[in-house]
Amino acid sequence: MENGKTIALVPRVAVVVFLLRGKAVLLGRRRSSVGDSTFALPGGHLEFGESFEECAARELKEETGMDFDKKKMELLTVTNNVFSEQPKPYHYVTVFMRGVLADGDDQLPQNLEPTKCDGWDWYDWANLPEPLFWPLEKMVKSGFNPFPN
Ligand code: 8DG
Ligand code: MG
Ligand code: MG
Repeated sequence: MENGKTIALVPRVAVVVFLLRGKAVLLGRRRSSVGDSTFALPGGHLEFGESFEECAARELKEETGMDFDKKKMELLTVTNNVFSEQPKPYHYVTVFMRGVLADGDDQLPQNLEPTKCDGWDWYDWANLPEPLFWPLEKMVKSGFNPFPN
């Protein structure tokens, strides 16, 4: 949280996750000055010393209470997301991971950060909600598909 302080204009690293279940992915509607009310993946900022896998697992746990199958986590792609407009310019290098839940599919997502998200749900890839958070929308429009062949 920046708490209204002046923000240094530096790129930051985010790790976000395509959590897959059948043909669906987990999305939540954001409550944030960045991308407010758009649908986005679980994820957050890479902390000092963390691996991408550790960050993905920590953010999924913090935001939804759920656990990955750690053996099946994979790096999918990285995108460069520059938003230069006022009132809040930001620049994220976003690392997209893919994962599935540990212990089958019986874990239920909880909304553990209700000030940051309206709630989590599964959405069919063929029928994604709108509006998507723009870094995700950009990927979908380019034909990106997070599912294994
Ligand atoms: P933290 O304090 O828990 O580390 O951070 P957070 O509150 O969970 O951060 P976030 O906004 O959820 O994620 C950090 C940034 O990642 C976000 O501001 C922009 C970038 N980002 C993307 N695409 C996505 C996405 O689909 N979901 C999320 N959550 N963040 C994304 O570029
Ligand atoms: Mg977070
Ligand atoms: Mg987050």
